[in-house]
Amino acid sequence: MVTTDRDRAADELVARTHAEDASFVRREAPLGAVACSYLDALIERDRRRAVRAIREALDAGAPIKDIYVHVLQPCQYELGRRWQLRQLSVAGEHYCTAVTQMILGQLYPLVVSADRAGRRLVATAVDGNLHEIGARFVADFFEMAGWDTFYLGASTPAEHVIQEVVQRKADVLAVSAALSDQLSSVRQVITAARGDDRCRGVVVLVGGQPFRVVDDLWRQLGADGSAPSAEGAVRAAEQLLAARSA
Ligand code: B12
Repeated sequence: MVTTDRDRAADELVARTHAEDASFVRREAPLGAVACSYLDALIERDRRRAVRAIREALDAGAPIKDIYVHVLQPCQYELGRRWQLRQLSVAGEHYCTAVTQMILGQLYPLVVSADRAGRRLVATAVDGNLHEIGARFVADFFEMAGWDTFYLGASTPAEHVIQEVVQRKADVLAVSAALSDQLSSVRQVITAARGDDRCRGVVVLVGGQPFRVVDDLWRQLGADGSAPSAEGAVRAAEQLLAARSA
């Protein structure tokens, strides 16, 4: 077996941290049977079956938000757990993540809400962060709430984020980080937003794995708020904007 940098990273992580004992995908959880089928299909590299599992759940009436929260997210977390335990190769994780991104693309037409909120969001993974799906979830939940969203994907340098916030006249900037060594980039983008008059009034939200672990990390970095989930991000943004206009 070829040992790659990511294999070594998995070894280091296993040595440093304790991978969750239990799977993130549980049959007894909401939409658990769908999540199990989807995960099995991914692991068996059966993209058609994975697509079918999602399609059948939607046809049976599963709300789109539940597909995100109870199927796609736990399956992504489970891929990470299995990668960390060396039960899933780097190629396997890449394959499965690519299928999830394809599914997100297919779901997008269902995400666009007919009711428009008249608000605008720029969402991005911070400079250095190659994890795209957290920011994508956030953008899609705002879109479902009727916002116009501008999702920039992976690793966007601070100055380009700010340019986009200004040009799109964003009300909210959502910044996603996956690793603690990306926090300096988070601080950088916040500092750039605070130092630019054109961003006055823009609410800056931060989130992602490190913020799920340390409660007030967002405050330490100078953000306006955070949330552990995409749904929570919409609530936080709406509350902060309402408080500002009160
Ligand atoms: C897929 C994946 C990758 C892919 C990403 C591909 C892509 N196109 O996105 C690739 C291969 C690039 C990758 C690389 C690496 N990865 Co990786 N990766 C993952 C994995 C398996 C899934 C990520 C995902 O899709 N999550 C699903 C989304 C929906 O969840 P989420 O990001 O947590 O987002 C939710 C919330 O956090 C929140 N949220 C997120 N953003 C925001 C923003 C705001 C403003 C708010 C309010 C909320 C919010 O809402 C979201 C929805 O509920 C995770 C496992 C995991 N537990 O996440 C590991 C994981 C994050 N990776 C990890 C590691 C170590 C790495 C590497 C360092 C490995 C390496 N040595 O190469 C690199 C680092 C790359 C980099 N520079 O960023 C570790 C991090 C451990 C740690 N904390 O130290 C994890 C946790 C793996 C594990 N152990 O399970 N990875």
